[in-house]
Amino acid sequence: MNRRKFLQTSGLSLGAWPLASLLPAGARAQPLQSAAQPSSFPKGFLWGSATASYQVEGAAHQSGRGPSVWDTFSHTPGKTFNGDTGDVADDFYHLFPNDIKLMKGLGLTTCRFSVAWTRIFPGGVGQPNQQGIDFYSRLVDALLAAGIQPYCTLYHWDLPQALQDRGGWENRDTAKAFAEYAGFTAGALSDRVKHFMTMNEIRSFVELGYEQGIHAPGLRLDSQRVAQLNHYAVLAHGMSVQAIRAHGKPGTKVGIADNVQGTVPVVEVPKHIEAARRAMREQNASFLTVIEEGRYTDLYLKRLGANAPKFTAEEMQVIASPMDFVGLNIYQPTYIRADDSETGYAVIDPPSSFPHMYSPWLYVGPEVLYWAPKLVADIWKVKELYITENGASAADAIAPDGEVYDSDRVMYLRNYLTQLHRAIAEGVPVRGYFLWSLLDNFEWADGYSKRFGIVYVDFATQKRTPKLSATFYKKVIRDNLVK
Ligand code: PNW
Repeated sequence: MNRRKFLQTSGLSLGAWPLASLLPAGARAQPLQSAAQPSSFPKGFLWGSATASYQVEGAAHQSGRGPSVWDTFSHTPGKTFNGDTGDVADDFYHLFPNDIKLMKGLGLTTCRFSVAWTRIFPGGVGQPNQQGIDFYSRLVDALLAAGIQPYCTLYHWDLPQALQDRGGWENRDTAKAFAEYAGFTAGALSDRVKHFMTMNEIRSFVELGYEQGIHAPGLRLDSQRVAQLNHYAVLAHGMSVQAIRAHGKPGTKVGIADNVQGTVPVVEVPKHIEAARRAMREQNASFLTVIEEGRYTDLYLKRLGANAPKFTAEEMQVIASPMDFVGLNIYQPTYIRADDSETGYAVIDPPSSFPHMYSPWLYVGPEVLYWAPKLVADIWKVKELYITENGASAADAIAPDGEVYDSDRVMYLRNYLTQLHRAIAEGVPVRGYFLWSLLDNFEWADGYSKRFGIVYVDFATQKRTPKLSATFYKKVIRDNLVK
């Protein structure tokens, strides 16, 4: 965009541009780095929060909801911290009108939520449950009435238990069932919801749920079975993209919420940048790479050898069904250095002194919020990106004066958002940011012991107390600027 065009679209007069003429020509072409607006985000940038059905809703047995693998898993002794379950969680099912007021008060312009498959199809397939549809319909209406754009995830790990009983993601029929549910739900909501994400973090439920056994359904399968069910999961994504297009109203946009492994060049010099670029494709070979490219990388297939998944050419085409946008869930960085190996790169394991947040895996590396969207946009020519999750756990406590001073989360958010701004200023097409999360909630195997909210929840009383980070985020949104 030339300078004149920017001035017209931004509404800035030449008088408000005193330093522009002093800047070198290259810098003048980058309006976001101007002196007038040192670090503002683009006009209309969406600021939101993200949640997932099982982590917040509660009302586990209400209005015809069927059991999911997470009900079974959390009720199995020894599987979650303290035996915690999502039976009640934040009781968002009943309290959402109040929580939407909180969102509005903070100035949020968007909200990412997920639909519980078993509220719509209690047994995974069969007859839809009208009460389940009605709940999400009311939720969407309330968001829109508050001026908040709904972004809907169709699968955030709560697989119907009835389908797990038939093999879960190891059974190819589950992909078909998912596409039917996704198409049906998009058909019911797309008169008001314009953006759907098929799945949340395929890597997480495949690896944590079916390989390491620390998430539902708690299995430890060998690598051949894991690779095959991973294939059915990405196939389910592709089939559901097509189903959403077939059943959604015109203008419905489809994407994914992917926890791409965010590769970061350990030092920003050409050889490590090139290594991070290669690593982005290889480290995500059976997730975003296959979805974007329609083929597994040679190195992925070579590494698995006889354990590689069986697939057909037709399946590969379905997996790569074009999306309208890509959502990235970004937390910890993966630092990459160049080396002489076959891959051309090596992953640097975090030294024991590497700083992390309250979750031991959540290493703090703000540059990942620059590099992940930048590399994804560069490699796969993605035109519309969202950060569908970013946030941090902290050991929050209510201070004697009743406040929660989560200065660590504020530090984290400030640094990550500054790096996101850097990417946007360079033209990376990130359109919105969803903070994980508005409320403290059921953090899977960690139960209620790890808080990610910018609003503190007393789980005994359901009282909400906005933390210092909520004040910080409110100011970021109000000013459209990070300081
Ligand atoms: C994401 N890891 O999960 C999920 O989408 C959310 O449901 C979750 O609450 C949030 O991040 C915070 O954990 C992750 O071990 C779970 O690297 C585990 C990891 C990453 C993301």
